[in-house]
Amino acid sequence: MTALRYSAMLAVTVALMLAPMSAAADTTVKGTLLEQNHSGATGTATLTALSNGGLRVVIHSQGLVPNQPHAQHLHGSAEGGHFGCPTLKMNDKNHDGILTNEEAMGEYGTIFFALTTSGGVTPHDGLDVKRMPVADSKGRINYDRAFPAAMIPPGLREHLSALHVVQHGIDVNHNGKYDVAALGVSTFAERLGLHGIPEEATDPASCGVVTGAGAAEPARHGAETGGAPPLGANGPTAAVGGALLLLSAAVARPWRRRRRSPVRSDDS
Ligand SMILES: [Cu+2]
Repeated sequence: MTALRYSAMLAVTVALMLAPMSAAADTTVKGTLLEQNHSGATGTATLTALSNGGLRVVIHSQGLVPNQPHAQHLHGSAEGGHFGCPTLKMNDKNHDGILTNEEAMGEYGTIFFALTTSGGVTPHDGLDVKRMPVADSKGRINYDRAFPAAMIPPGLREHLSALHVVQHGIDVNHNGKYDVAALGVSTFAERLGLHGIPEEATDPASCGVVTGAGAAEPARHGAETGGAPPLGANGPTAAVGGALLLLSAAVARPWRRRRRSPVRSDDS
């Protein structure tokens, strides 16, 4: 083989190796959770589209109602769209000084994926407080769950940065618990078929816009593998570096082999 043909072969190998390695890499996006409803709750959220098609969600937050469960969700849409975190000024439609979940959803969209501690993740699982994280005695939540590919709805991984992390549960009368006496029952919960849930339990406490990846980009590859991670996040950068390292090792070997025995094609 001529040097030219080796070069061409090398170029093809580089192209073939880079494409799947980039697509298979973990992609991470991050968001800062800021308070809603003057809750004082803040935190960070990290969403990682795993190379195995799954999703890992890590949330560290503080300032929540101590010893109380806090429903938490990814809000938004698998179709992308322009969602954001609500503000009292913009979204408190009845000007009562409280942002209900119904008012807030106009900004952050509907529940898309319920960040439960076990089991299902559909919107219907969204208010199952027995499977939601409970803040510790200091109002902190450290949440870390990896969801397998089979639990990930279509489009989620491709639209990670179009989604918002929302934690619910406030204590406006500062009695240390959610109670109907404060704000009445949650009409949001009622509509999900759950009766007698205090509105305090469903009003948003914090919201975080996720950034870092190409926001709301369409899927670049077929959905059967969970799609490719969007470019621009810190994941692919590391992945390309990893691919190049593997590449230098993998390409060097066949090159040497073929030079020793150029007529054989079955020695791999
Ligand atoms: Cu929510």
